[in-house]
Amino acid sequence: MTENYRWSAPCVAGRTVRFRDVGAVMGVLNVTPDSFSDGGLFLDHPAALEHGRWLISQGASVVDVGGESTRPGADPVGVEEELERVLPVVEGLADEVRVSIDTRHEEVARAAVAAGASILNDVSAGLGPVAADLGVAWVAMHMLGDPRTMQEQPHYDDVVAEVRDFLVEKAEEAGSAGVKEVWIDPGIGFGKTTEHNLSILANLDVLVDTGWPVVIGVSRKRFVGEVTGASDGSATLTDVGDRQEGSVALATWAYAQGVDMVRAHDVGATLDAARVVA
Ligand code: HH2
Repeated sequence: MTENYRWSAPCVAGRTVRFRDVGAVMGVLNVTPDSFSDGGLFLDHPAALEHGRWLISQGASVVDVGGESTRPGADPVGVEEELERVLPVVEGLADEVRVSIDTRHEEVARAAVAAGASILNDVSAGLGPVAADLGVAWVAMHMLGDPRTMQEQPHYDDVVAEVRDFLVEKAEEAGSAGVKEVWIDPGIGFGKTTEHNLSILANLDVLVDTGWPVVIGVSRKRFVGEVTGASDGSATLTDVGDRQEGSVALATWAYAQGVDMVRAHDVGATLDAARVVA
């Protein structure tokens, strides 16, 4: 489990810094052949379990097990296939760490909770009633459309306000339905241009100020390579290995804004950076 650190500086350059614990890291474990950064690496169960234990050893508070890629353009996976991918991994890790199940499908959510998961990480934001029924935590994420089409010219009049209003409505509904632990997530990269992503990241306080705990996922996403590649030419848009430093920097920014949990592939690097800032 993550140690807690406190921000020690009352102000930086005249701006108030929140006194808060360094947030948690949700480590990413994709049991898929086609995830954009780690697809195929952990498709066999022993490799997935080994990687899950590595994430725990690095300090992950939660391990997020997913059996379906939701990268832009990804094809959906059949429920049977998804279950076959994730269940042995959830079962194998649930005694060692808090496990979330990254799924859009009710059947997978129910089976994963029976196998030991205690958070539904729901990029569809449609499983609130299922979380209420199961008595588990729920991450409601914002997405425009679905993964196959979401990056086809996404449009917002005011991306920050629209994402916030959507998430608050979902969180309130879930709270009223009896979900005790609701997280909100703006869904970086899910139906959003680079400009939309950066607007949300520049205004994370708007989400934090709703009072709902915030989780975000920026890790290794395309826009990170786009920003760093544009500035010094050392990173490419396609090579995810070039995106670690930018992802870690954004995680520390997010924690400083009051975000409680960051979903990340590089757990140790994320926590080290956050500790140094703290
Ligand atoms: N991003 C991805 C998947 N699940 N869940 C939440 N709550 N927030 C996110 O930003 C988020 C998420 C996409 O990243 P990844 O799992 O690395 O890739 P893929 O969808 O290709 O498996």
